[in-house]
Amino acid sequence: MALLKSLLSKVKSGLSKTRETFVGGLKSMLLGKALSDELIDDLEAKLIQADVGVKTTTRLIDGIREAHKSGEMTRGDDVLAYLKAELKRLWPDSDRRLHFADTRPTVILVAGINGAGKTTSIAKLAKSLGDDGQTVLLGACDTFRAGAVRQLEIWANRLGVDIVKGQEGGDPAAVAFDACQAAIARGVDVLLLDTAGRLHTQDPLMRQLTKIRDVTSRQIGGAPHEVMLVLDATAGQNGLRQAMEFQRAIDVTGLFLAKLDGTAKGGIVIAIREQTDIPVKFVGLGETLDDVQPFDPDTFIEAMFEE
Ligand SMILES: Nc1nc2c(ncn2[C@@H]2O[C@H](COP(=O)(O)OP(=O)(O)O)[C@@H](O)[C@H]2O)c(=O)[nH]1
Ligand SMILES: [Mg+2]
Repeated sequence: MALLKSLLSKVKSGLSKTRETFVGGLKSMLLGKALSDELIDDLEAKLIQADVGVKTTTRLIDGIREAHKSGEMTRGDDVLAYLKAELKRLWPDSDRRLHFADTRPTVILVAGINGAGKTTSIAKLAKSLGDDGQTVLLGACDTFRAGAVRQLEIWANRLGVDIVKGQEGGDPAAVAFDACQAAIARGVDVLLLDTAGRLHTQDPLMRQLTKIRDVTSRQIGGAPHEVMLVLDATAGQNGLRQAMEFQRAIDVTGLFLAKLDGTAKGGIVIAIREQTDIPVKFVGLGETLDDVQPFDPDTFIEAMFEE
């Protein structure tokens, strides 16, 4: 099923930059080399530079130093195997599925800063849900950015799904209201709400998002069932700081990490794991509708390290 199973080949091709630059760098640094204090220092710098996160890097490096001292680890090749195994262990068996309502419609509110990849990721989710046999409705609550409604509309037409929209410059919460009403009336399975990433009005972004959220919860029990924050993987640690702000305001339930194909810093998933308990649920691996995979730690690390 498209929504559950992560495909190694697909993740691999999306992670080619990370594999070539980050893991490729690790390999040329480590393979065939005798382990030394100097090599461990170089490795530490490399992990930090790749956005793996300070805490995780320190823990990994401490483990390697100890094993080196005790004579357990003598070759660079051992270090590479150790890194792969330890990284796979970072993620608990947390709930990475999409949360669905007991009775339809399920409402998924999608948030994130301008250009993060919200609209594209919504189209990808709509396609996956459709492939899974679910009916989808899109709500165009980004009424601020010129052309944002049109962009979502183009995806909707391509996907053959309905869209609820308002006037450009209109009240996004009113669009959310209409979209909820339409979702109920039409009996759709899933309503996906697109939102603005930056506002050109006095209305601060977070206040507006909470307003949209509150409108949906008054219409539909338990809604929004999922608050998906889209992060741009190429933004590195900056994206993480933004995630914390969104989390404080709207109780994010899952992350969609977009544009992993555009960066060598795929190690950012490790920093995310280090800094927040919000699970990464999906990864975006390109600009087309099929360039999405559910996040599966095992497959992800495998894809990063495999030839
Ligand atoms: N390479 C790549 N580009 C992406 C991905 N997701 C989105 N984009 C591109 O990022 C740009 C901004 O995306 P958009 O969905 O409009 O962002 P929004 O402002 O958050 O709605 C567009 O050019 C998308 O094609 C991805 O996973 N990989
Ligand atoms: Mg958009």
